[in-house]
Amino acid sequence: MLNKDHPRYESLVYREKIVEAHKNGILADSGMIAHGRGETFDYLIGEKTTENSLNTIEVAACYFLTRKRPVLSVNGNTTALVSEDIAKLSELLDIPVEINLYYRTPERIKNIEKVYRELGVKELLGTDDDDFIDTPDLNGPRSPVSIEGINKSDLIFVPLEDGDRAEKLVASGKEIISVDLNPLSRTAQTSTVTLVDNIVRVMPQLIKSVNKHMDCDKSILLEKISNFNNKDNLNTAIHDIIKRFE
Ligand code: PTJ
Repeated sequence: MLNKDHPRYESLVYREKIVEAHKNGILADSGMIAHGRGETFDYLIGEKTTENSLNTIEVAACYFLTRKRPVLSVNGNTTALVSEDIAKLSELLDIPVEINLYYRTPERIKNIEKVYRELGVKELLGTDDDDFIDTPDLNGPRSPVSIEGINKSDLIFVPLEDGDRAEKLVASGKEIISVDLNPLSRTAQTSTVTLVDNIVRVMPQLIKSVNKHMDCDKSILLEKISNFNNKDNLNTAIHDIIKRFE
């Protein structure tokens, strides 16, 4: 039983979710390490959403509202921490959720599928019932994607993963919104839009921002996108960390 007065109560709640997801066969063993890496960067960032992150979340909302076929790609860590918000965003935008795992096993797919089915996700892709096609020039277990999902999409939400997938997807003409507390990771560096923030803070804010911009004129949304530069965003995120040491 967690004590609410503990100074790191929230962080402990999320650790418990991670442990629970591991017990339930949702989280990969190395998902625990990935979470620890995230905690370290979150500590450096100050465990809060910065002004820069808030602006970038708004830009991400504008992307979602102006692209034809966005998809939410999910793995074990994302499912452990924010499955309910993923289901909400999928419903709000009427877009599919696609399971894409590095440590793919039929058991993990079944367990993660069950989570999203119980949350009522209408279009759940990447399950073992799907037809898959490889991502161009990408080797490894993340390469196969659903023919009807990521393969046909123009915008992919990629939370909590590092590797060369974002780079290869961008090279194949797709746009990527990633969520990664580490602004130096390959995924962070190669995405179209990088949200350098904790997924547990990003999701509610992103849902709020999509709702806020839902009825905006498309030209306003496109203007916000054209004023955005991901290199500047990453530089600001890195400087926000450096400032914490001064
Ligand atoms: O579920 P699977 O099989 O697909 O496996 C997932 C792994 C663990 C392999 C995948 O998430 C991964 O590639 O882990 P990495 O390489 O450690 O990258 C995870 C990235 O997410 C790191 O850069 C972390 O800093 C970041 N991260 C971890 N937790 C959070 C986070 N970013 C935002 N919010 C978090 N809560």
